[in-house]
Amino acid sequence: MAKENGKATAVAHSNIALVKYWGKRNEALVLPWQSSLSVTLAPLEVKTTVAFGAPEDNIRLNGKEAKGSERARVIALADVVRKSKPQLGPLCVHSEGNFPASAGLASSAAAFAALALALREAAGLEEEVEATSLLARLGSGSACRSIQGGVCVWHRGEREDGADSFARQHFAAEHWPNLRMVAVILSREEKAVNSRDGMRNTVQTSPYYPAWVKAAEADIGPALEAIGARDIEKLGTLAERNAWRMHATSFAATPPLSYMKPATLAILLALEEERRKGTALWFTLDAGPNPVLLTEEAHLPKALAFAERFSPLEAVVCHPGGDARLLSEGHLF
Ligand code: 2P0
Repeated sequence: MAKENGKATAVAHSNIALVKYWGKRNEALVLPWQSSLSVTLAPLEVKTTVAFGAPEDNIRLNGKEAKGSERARVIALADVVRKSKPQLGPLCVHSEGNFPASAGLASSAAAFAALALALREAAGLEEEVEATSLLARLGSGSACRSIQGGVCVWHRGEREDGADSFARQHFAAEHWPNLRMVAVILSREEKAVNSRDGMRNTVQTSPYYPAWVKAAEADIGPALEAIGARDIEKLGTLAERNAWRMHATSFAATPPLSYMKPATLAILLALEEERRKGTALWFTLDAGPNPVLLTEEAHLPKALAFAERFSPLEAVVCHPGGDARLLSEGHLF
């Protein structure tokens, strides 16, 4: 067991949504308007060590003391666990990612998934996938989809208390081992509007928002079918359309919100021509300028050559990853 005097270490992969989560119906409980679907991204991962019984709360992220809202979000999640066990006392958290936090690679999903798993273990709670996903969701919505590996669906749930809003694995990583996600890093600049603020503004002001909710919910079933059949063309086509629609809702907000840069659009618009040449290549795009290309191992050389044409800072090749897990050694402190 990873536990040792209330100390625990967990590792979780990042994930990329193919049916996006965009907008909350309850901000405090991080409850979405619609369900979303993602694939975990190996080898990208975050490792987090948690220990209760420290002299005071001490949070270090990627070697630096966390401040402001970063620190507040970690402490708020710890408080959820401490509420039922006040004797746990102050905690020490060290967290490190094996990829840059600002690369637009959903580092918060991996970070809060690892934190949720480590917090529950350090608090002596049972290892339980559903409860861990629920806890991770309170840290960051997309994190609930990083507790299990492979393909997970965050079912929006119906209850007002959020007890039925968590992610479940639908396919393990082994189902489609040659699926590839290539993150094309065009910019490492911090975005002007973070996802939390961007989605809030979209929910409140975009006239397209209700249409997005309906369309995104309807994408879940066909996406699962395409994944079940390992049909990259069907999945890629659906993922692209879902990403365009998510961004369209934001373009229509007041003030309008575009996470795309000119270089982003250049890549997206060049994909159709690349497909005409026979390359199995589609995109998805999160709340940032860096597209993630979807392909299969056999088309990876062509996918990388395509990405190179746009002079990216980096192209990070990922494959479906496994479950978040506890480590019995290698604690960060
Ligand atoms: C997703 N994104 O499904 C979508 C697509 C960005 C675009 O989840 O406010 O960091 O912490 O729940 O999870 C990013 O939002 O937001 C996100 P909070 P989160 O992956």
